[in-house]
Amino acid sequence: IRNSRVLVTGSAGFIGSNLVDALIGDNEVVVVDDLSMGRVENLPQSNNLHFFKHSIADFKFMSELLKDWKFDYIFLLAAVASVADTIVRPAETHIINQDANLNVLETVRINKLDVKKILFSSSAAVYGNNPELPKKETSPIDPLSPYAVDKFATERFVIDYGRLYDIPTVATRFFNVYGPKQNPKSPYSGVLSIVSDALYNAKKFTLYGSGMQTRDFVYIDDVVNALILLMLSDKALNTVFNVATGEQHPLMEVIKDLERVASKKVEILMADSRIGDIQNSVADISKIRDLGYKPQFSLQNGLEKYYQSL
Ligand code: UD2
Repeated sequence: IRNSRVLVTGSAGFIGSNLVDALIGDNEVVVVDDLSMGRVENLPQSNNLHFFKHSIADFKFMSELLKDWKFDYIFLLAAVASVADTIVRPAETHIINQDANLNVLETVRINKLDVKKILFSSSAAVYGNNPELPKKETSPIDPLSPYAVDKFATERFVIDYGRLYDIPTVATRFFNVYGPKQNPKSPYSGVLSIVSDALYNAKKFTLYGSGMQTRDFVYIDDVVNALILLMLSDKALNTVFNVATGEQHPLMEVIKDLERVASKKVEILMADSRIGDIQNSVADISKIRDLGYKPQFSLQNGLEKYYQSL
């Protein structure tokens, strides 16, 4: 993406701030984040960056922003990302995870804004506990939390706005993304940020379950590349894509790999599985592969780069 006006919501968070880093050199980037989870220190310093500390749930503000700036590309990454939080506050989080995104689509539709594409970030959470592996975009959907329900419904809105109103859109289902700037502070942060933090600061790590649960861990740089590819590809239109590696790793093995990278051992406290945790997860990534996507980071290389960044 070059010489464009780009909006990134949720830009101070983990995925958003890494995306902004990739965009900022060649584009004018407007970022909106209420800093409820993101950190302003995650954002680069640049004359090309325009930061608005606002909630996307401030509908009027967002509508005015969209009309004023006339963006070429819009990345919708802002969300209440903690599944647990959405279970405690389903109605409140729904406003952010769905209504605020619908407000963006409506503003574009009603004002006939000429956007090249809108990308919405959804989650592997939409597949829920459906045991079919690997998960394909056509696999059965089973959203088990307000988080997953909102992600799935908003995906559908985004795709429908594409089909019904001719607004180019695309949606992504992220699997387990890890890498620099992922905040380890919440118990619902990505597990690898928690393990890395425990190793780096000699803290104990609580392992929920046997450690045999598997995940498809994808390095942040590969995710950023996928986001830009999906934005630019004409074939990625009004549809949804898994963003992952297609490889399945048992958590315990990944912890051992990380220990080797850190040349340290982490003290593990064993605990019961978390309620609602799924056992195994891995994506079929043939749909995004067909667009030319290829993950560049093996788990080993990703873990090394991540640990060095701490
Ligand atoms: C990921 C997403 C979540 C949702 C879900 C859908 C992240 C951070 N979360 O949850 O938003 O999309 O996928 O399936 O990407 N674990 C520990 N100790 C800890 C933390 C986690 O043992 O301190 C375990 C946890 O019980 C789970 C595994 O590590 O078995 C991965 O946990 P996670 O929270 O990183 O990600 P996940 O797959 O549950």
